[in-house]
Amino acid sequence: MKCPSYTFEEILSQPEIWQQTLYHLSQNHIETAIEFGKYEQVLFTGCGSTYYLSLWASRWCEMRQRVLSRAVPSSDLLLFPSSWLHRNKRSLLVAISRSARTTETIRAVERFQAGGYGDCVVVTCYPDQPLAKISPWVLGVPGAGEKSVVQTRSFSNMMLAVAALIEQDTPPGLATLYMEEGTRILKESIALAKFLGSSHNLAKFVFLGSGPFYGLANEAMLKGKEMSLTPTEAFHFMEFRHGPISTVDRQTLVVGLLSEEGLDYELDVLKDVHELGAYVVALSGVKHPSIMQNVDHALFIDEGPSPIWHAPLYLPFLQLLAYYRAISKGLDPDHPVHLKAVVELQ
Ligand code: F1P
Repeated sequence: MKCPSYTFEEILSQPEIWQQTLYHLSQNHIETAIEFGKYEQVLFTGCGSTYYLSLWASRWCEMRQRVLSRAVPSSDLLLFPSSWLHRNKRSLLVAISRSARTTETIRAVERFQAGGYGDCVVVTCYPDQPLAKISPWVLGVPGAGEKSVVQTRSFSNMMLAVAALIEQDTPPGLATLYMEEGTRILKESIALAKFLGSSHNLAKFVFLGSGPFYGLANEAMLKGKEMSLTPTEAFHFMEFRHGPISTVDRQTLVVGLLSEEGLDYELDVLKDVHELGAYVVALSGVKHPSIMQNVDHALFIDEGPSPIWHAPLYLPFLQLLAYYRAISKGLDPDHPVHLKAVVELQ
């Protein structure tokens, strides 16, 4: 009997770890020390999954803190600092790294600090590792550490830390939302992901998301590649019509992460791809009667106190879709091909 996959166990553990993280964040008030108004820009940086988390974070930061916010891969900040940083424009750099050992991210932070461009906050699951030691401000979520090579619960819990940083508070009732809604979503996600994962007629996955959801669409794209070697792509919702839609056929699964702001436009895109033969799944925090008209399945997610805080609830389905596709192809999600948990350079 093969022991259960620790990647699977860690995906299932998210509702419980989210509650632990919320409690941990409530005891650590570093986010209240950050005065966003002191900075002309906020840069979020990371690699792979943590770059995609940065994409999600930067949109929320700009919306909620009304400060110019951007996401940049650590390697680009390291190699092209002057295309992102300027001495006369004070920046806050939020460096996100599950391991706090990724060389590109460490070197990018060192270059940022050497250039005197501003202040740095590190968000990590391992606050005792090198990256956390070179930053005066560290938001740690140690309970979200994981054995899996690909990021699962580490990602969704670091999202909570970033949400606390941006919101500078955690609203009441989140623990109940994550326990109750998280458990419900997990159950519904397992059933749908198992069905889609084993539906090999759906040979390629497309993830669509706009605004903050674009970062989550990219993380879903990456999970599909890392765990199941599936051809996956991610686009802003309406970008898909500007060329990539030409690839849609009956072998295409399209997962749309719907937003309240863009709902009508986004549903039109899902209608178009559905008519072209795609199998369409919608994930939505908005309950609207028109959603079911042009999709094959919809997962509704409770909005909770505010959309920034319900974002982690989208991750279990996106992670389980990749997991079950991997299992159905005879792959081992605990040992993804060509991947290491941390990229450390010489
Ligand atoms: C970054 C990262 C992951 C990727 C893989 C290798 O790690 O590139 O995003 O999925 O696990 O490492 P970290 O800096 O967040 O630890």
